[in-house]
This record gives sequence, structure tokens and C-alpha cells, in this order.
Amino acid sequence: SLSEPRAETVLFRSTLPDIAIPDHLPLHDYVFERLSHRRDRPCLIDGATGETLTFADVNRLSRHVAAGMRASPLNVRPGGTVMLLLPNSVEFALAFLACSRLGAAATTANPLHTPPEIAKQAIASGATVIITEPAFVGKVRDLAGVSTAVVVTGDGAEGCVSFSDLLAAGDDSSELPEVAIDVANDVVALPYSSGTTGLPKGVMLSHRGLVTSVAQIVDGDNPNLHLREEDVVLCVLPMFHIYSLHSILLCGMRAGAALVIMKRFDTARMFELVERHGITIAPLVPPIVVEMAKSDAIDRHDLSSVRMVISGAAPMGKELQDILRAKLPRAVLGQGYGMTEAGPVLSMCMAFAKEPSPVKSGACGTVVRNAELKIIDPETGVSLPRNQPGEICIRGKQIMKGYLNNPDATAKTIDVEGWLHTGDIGYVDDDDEIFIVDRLKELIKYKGFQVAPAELEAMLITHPGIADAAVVPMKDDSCGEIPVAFVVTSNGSEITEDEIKQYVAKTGCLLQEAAQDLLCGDYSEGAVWQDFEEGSESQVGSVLMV
Ligand code: 4UU
Repeated sequence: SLSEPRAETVLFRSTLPDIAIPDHLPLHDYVFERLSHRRDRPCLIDGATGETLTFADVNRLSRHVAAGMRASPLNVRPGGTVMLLLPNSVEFALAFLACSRLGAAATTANPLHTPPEIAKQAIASGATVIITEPAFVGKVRDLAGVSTAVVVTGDGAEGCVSFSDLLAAGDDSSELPEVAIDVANDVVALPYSSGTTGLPKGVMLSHRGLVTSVAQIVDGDNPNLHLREEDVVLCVLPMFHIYSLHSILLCGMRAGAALVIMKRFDTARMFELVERHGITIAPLVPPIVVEMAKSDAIDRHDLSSVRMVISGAAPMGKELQDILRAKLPRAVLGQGYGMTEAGPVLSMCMAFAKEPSPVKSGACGTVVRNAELKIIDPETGVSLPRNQPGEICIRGKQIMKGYLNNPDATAKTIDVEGWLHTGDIGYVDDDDEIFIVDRLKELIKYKGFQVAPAELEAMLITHPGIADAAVVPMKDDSCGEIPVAFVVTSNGSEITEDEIKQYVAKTGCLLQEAAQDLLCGDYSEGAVWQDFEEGSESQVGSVLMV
């Protein structure tokens, strides 16, 4: 009632002091700020060939690519959008930095997506250029035309611009004029995320947002994630996902470390690269940690150069962490907690700091500097004290500007006081460590990748044999979670689980790979029902009533 005093908000802050952040700089100027001190140091190493680009090379070549993208026929201008449909590669890094230089936004997508998914994002984001590899050109052929140009790595393909030609473009001022960038408003990265509900949406990350988030992790006298120029960082996580884009590519470059780029994950190959390049930092996701823990090869390689293993994008339990600790006794293990919309990092393990503090297994870090975090009762919105689980909310300059062309979804995620509501349930303990215990939102994390239940449901019901469908996550030891579809068949339809899987694989879900693991069951079959853990049942229950 009005007479009662409003409950005080319990704010959680970093245990480290706030820092000065050069958030007036465009992203590329920020990451290259110390270029003159490290021109000849290695920056990007191609894991497959060993080819190395120095910081000076990356600076110069990204200017060439920018000049090439600005010129005809691509004509990329400030405010424009370029789609990067690329696996991990030097070209990805150069193209991303080139977009930043041009004041354009890079919208990143998984090249394993199906053509309709790619088309949807290309059109919704307003991309006028798509940069891809020869292997994926076929997926975007239909888009190449009046409003979209396709650039292909290497020497190109018929009807496409070749990336080599962009690299060969000059970088003098006539070809690459200074672009005025409004750091607070201009979008530099536009990854897609379904957030807490519905279909994937364009997440607008500004220059200032990303600069702030990178600085929160690697800047200051006592950086939260202490990367040094001598560090060699493993880049196996896909750069099209914000974890890798931010915490590997951008943080690595800002700190002056070298990145070893792996195109696709392979345990044995990864161990080889660790030995060959003396990799010191390994940012991973739990499914990769599971593979490592299971692998016999781990004992045949000298992985002693690794001093830090970062896990993120999905929960890593204490057990798994303990297994890995036994295998890599010299490395510090810990977690980062991120969400695309949060800019992305909310919290980072304090054992990674320059002056580290001890952490507990299972914790996913302490809130980053220059930010506020609160835990709220999801029903009442009231702020909760330590050790009480509730919805995690964060506030600071690093969070997204909003969803592209979707003010309603933005308003549902960022409230009028500027708090971003994560849809994650967690608590802050007595030592300021954050523990995630549940998820409030509709989201499936398959190997750390997002699978939006709404997207899978919408696709399933386009099949004539399916009247309705509900998709929920099920815990899985190797993938973290796998999607499970409860299907209501149409009158007379005798569609089988295999047919549904084939349909999903063909029509496309976020990952064709995830389709292979999709479990389907008739909603009336008790067997599938029993596989469910608590929390999922209520969602399934509502389908029964349909
Ligand atoms: C339990 O997953 C990410 C970003 C992860 C990231 C980024 C930079 C990790 C470390 C880093 O340095 O983004 P999205 O948008 O794909 O998925 C966000 C969701 C979160 O809301 C949460 O539900 O993924 C889950 N998640 C985690 N869950 C992310 N990190 C963790 C974690 N433990 N450590």
C-alpha cells in the first residue's frame, strides 16, 4: 500500500573498483589503441596452415577490406548492414573490423543454418552484402540480386565478388574516408538471439556497448580476465556467437594476445594445436569440456602451457569442473556468464583476475565492474538479498541498445529504469559469487547454442500431419540440453518420429545437428512424459489443454 516504504533495492557490484573506460572510441580504434606498441606481435594465427598475421597486418588488411566494401559494387555506407556467414577464419575477423571502420553493422550467422533461416535474418537485418565461403554460396544464391551482393572468400565464385579483390583494395584516404561514428548509437554488431521468448531478434550492440563490455573484462590495473601480450588464446568457439566474438576476438586483440583460429572443433586437433602454439588460454563451452574429459588423447599431449580454462554459455557442474581440474592441474578453471543482450558478459570468474581471488566450483563469476546487478522475485519484482534465488537483472552501458525494429520486445527485456531482465534464475552468495540455478525463459541451449522453442514449434506445425507442437529442453550429458517436441498429430495422420526428424532436418531448425538429436513423442505417450524433469511439466501441461 502507499503508506508502506518501498523496499530498498539490493545492488550487487564487482569486488574490484570501477575503472575508466575509453567509451568515446569506435570499437576498431579501441581494440587497436596500443597498435604502435605491438605492430610486429602475432595477432591471428590460422590453425590449419600456421600462417600468422601481425597486429600491423590485421590493421592494414581490415582497412583494405573496408575500402573494398565501400567501393562499387558493394557500396557499404555508415548505417548499413553486412552479413557474415562464415566459420572461424581470418576473413571473419578482417570483415568484422572492416564493418566497424565503415560505421556499418555486422550481422553474424551460423553458416550451417538452412537457406530459409539465413534468408530470414538477411532480410530482417537489412543486409546488403553477405560474406561467405565457397562451400556456402549455394545457400545464398537466391538472395544474390538486386538488393544483396555476395562476397566469397578466396578467389570467389561466379556472380560473386571475391574477398581477394577486397584485400587488394587500397587503403589511402581517397578510398577509405574517415567515417564519423556516433559511438553511443551506431550499431557495430547485430547478432540474433531469441532472448527470453519468441523468435530470434536482432540484438543491437553499439560501439560504446561493446567497448564497455570488453573493457569491463580486460582493462584496468587489475583486469577481471588477465590476458597478456604473451598469451596465446584458443579460438575454437565460433566467432558468429557473441561469446567468441567478444571474449576471444575482441578481448584478445585489445589485450594484445595472439589467437589460434580453429575452423571446426576436433579434440585431437585441438590438443595438437595447444602443444604446437603453446596455447595458454582456452575459452570453451561445457560440451567441449565433456569431450576433453572423455578423451584418452588428453593424456598423450603436453597441455601444460594452458594456464586458464574459461567455460561459458551453459552451466558447468561441479563434477565436470573437478574432472577437468584433475586432468589439467596447472590451469585455473572458472566460468563466465554471458547473454547476447547483456552486451554480453554479466559476470566473470575472479580467479582469472591479475590479482585473483579464490572461487567455488559451480559459480559463474562475480558481476563485472562498472555495472549493477540485482536479483528479483520474478512474481513481484521485489529485489532479493544474498543467497535467495530470483531473476538476474543487470544495468550498465554495456547492455544492448535494444532489438532491431522491435520496441515491444525491447521494452519487455529492458525496463524503464534500464534493467535488463535475463530470464535466468540465480543468486549471489556471501562472497559475491553468482550461481545460476534455473531458467525462467523459453530457451534451449544445445551445446551452448541457442535453439528457440518457438521457432521449432512454428516449423513443426507447418507439417500437414502435425496439428500442434510444444518444444521443451531435456537435460543431456553431452549436449547440455536437447530439444524435445511433444506433437499433437492431425486427424488421421500416422506420422512417425523418424519422419518428423527428417522433416525438421530438411526444413531447418537452428542447427541441423540438433535435429538429429530431437526427440519426439506423442503427447499421450506416458513414456516420454516420464523423462521430464520438474519445471518442464507445466509447459507441457498447457499443450495437453490445447
Ligand atoms: C549457465 O551464451 C551466451 C554468452 C555466453 C558468454 C559470453 C561471454 C559466456 C562467457 C563470456 O565471456 O549468450 P546467449 O545469448 O547465446 O545465451 C545466454 C544464456 C544465458 O541467459 C544463460 O541462460 O546462456 C546461459 N548461460 C549460462 N548458463 C550463459 N553462460 C552461462 C553459464 N552458466 N556460465
